[in-house]
Amino acid sequence: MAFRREQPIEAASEKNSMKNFPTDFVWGAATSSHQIEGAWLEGGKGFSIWDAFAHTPGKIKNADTADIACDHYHRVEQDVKLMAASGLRAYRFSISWPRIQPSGRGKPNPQGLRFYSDLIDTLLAHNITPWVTLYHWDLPLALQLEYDGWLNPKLADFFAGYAAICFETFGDRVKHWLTLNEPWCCAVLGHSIGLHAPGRTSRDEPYLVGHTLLRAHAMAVEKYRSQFQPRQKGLIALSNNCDWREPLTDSDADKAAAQRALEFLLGWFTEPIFRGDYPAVMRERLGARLPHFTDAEKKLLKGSADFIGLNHYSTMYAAGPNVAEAGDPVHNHGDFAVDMGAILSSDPEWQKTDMGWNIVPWGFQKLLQWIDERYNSPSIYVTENGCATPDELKDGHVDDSRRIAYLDSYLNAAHEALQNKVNLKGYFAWSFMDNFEWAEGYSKRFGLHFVDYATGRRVPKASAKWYAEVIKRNGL
Ligand code: GBH
Repeated sequence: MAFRREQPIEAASEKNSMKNFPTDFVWGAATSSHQIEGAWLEGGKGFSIWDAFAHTPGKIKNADTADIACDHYHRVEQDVKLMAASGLRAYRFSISWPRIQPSGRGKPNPQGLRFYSDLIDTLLAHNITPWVTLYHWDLPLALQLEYDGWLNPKLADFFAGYAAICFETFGDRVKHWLTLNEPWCCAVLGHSIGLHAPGRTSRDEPYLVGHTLLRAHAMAVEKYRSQFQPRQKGLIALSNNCDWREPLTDSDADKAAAQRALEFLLGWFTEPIFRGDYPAVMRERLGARLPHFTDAEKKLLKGSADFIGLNHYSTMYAAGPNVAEAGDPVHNHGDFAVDMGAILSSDPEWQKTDMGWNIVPWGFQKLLQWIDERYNSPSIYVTENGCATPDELKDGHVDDSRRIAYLDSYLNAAHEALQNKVNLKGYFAWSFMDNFEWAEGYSKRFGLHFVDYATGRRVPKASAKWYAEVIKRNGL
């Protein structure tokens, strides 16, 4: 009797400790062209604004450049084998626009087309589904020099032309497209803070750039929907970055500040796509500084995403500006903070990654639920999540237990959101391997695989093995 009673109890507790994900859940990892490829002067590639930026003294830590990066361009076969060995079902990479069109417009460069075509074939041969980002920040330099880059409305036409070449050439095999990666970063890091290429610091430019990026996205999607999707039958969206903003206190001012901060982050690039125009609070605060969409553009934008692509890393507190404090503190946080009207801060209790970003898994769950509520339970794919840790290669091993703890806690948060009926359909770890971390150069390591930059050697970290198990079990 006792034996019989114990059995189901054990079975039940085992079941509870296992956290399953939906059977068709997409497990992947992500990279981007400029961060891994290298071969900056090969294969007929043109210069990108990141080539120029990295070669500008003072812009990148240790004066690093991505001229060689992970040398992925020459190591594709080996890299895809490593992906297969770590059980990845999907791989998100980006296409370098200046490899396809060296000056950003005109006839495609056959060597560039061949490079990505071969990569896609190699992935498919290993049963790995390609997820392709068209623009992960490496704008053809010619478009910056001759047209002022994304400040020029014409860039949207050029982008749609480039996108059509990609749909035409790769769309028979690629069924998951992301037009833009993190337009917020292009606008704010590239044109307000100046931390990223093209390195500008302006009060108004972020909104002009954001406007062109949104129009570019909509025009590329229109091309896909009208000329390719009917026969290629793929899905298209964009990836937006959004960290969670938690009200610092229960005050109405702080609650409103947190909402505003989310509107100036995710809402900026999501409201136009889900509802046809900018968030009301952005219009209220920016007035004529925020450009207007024509009715035709609104129509093109509305519904121009088949799912939500979300890049999530961290959480901050948000507080309403308190002018009663010394001076006007919000003005110490730059023009963009003034526009947003929120002061961001961290809890001293929170642990931080090597980037100094807070590790707050519950913020991830809250964000997923916020998106679910606000946009009517859309399909969500997390197209990036991960952390930098100070990894070292010792006796052929990299013990990145802090990365495992981060990924485990964020996936647990994702699982909680799934229990609450959030329509989360996939997850891509950032990143497949260590790479050129923009302004931080090679000083920050985000990879599941360690890259020894002196030799180009890749070593699966402990986290790669752990992630392979998660994928195999389809859960935690
Ligand atoms: C991504 O951007 C990029 O797509 C990728 O290329 C890059 O390598 C990767 O992240 C790692 O940096 O303290 O809450 O303000 C990330 C965008 C914007 C995410 C700033 C973290 C700061 C956290 N990031 N945000 S917070």
